[in-house]
Amino acid sequence: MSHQTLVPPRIAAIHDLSGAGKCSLTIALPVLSAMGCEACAMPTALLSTHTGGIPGFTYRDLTDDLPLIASHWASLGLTFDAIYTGFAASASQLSAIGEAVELLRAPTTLVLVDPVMGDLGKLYKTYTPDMVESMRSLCAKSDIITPNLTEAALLLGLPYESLPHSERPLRETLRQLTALGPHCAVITGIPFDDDQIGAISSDGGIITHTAVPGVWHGTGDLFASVTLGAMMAGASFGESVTLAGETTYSAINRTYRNGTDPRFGVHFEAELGKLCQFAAKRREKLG
Ligand code: PXL
Repeated sequence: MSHQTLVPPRIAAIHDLSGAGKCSLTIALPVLSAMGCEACAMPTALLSTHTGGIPGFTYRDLTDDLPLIASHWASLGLTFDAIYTGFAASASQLSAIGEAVELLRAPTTLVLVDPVMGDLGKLYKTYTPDMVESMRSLCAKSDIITPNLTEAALLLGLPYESLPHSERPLRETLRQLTALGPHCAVITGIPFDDDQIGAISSDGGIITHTAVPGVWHGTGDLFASVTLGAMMAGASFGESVTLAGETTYSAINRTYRNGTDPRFGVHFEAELGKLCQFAAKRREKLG
């Protein structure tokens, strides 16, 4: 075993801060820290809760702060191993995020865009059709995208119902997604036959689990955060996606067994120990 101390990879996490209802930064920061990364938060908006099924949420847009934060970081000479974006407030916020990505990225920076826009065939409440075009432009700047099936359809300009649910035609969907710009894509939340739900990735991997009844908020954020944390520890895209699928499934199952209100998020905290161990083992190999 190497005794060398590795400098933690630094990640710019550009997401909203929703105080309650775990999602976005309240998932990305603990997951990335547990996986040995330094996560620098660039909050895009401040909300009391996320917008999914919780009425009365407060909402403060921080778009005007984004160029100021990005310029300050650049002036400090901070360099980033990865830049990670998710939920966005408006089309103009998506272009501000795109500009921050361009300012902060270096040739080796991995850019992961989770194109959060909707679920179950529908756009989220605060999303407008012009945001889909802006999200497509942001994806064109990325290395990896992690859409769910709804977001894959939106990015491709196809009706949700027209997307396939079986492996062979989904490979063509993945090819169309990577043609938008990213090298790698994984589609999550695919309902397969026999009550299976799963994800399929452009490197050939497919993961399935028995679906747990319910709508599980923040699970896309958990999946994307674990994928990035594992890649920053040196795992391949395929291994990272497998770990993300297992972690997300385990957190959903635990939440289901605990019987808490799923709108407030899944119990991912109990996964952090495993994630920490996975990343530490992978880093020893890099050592
Ligand atoms: O989990 C995606 C997400 C992130 N942030 C906010 C949201 C949602 C989904 O509804 O509302 C504020």
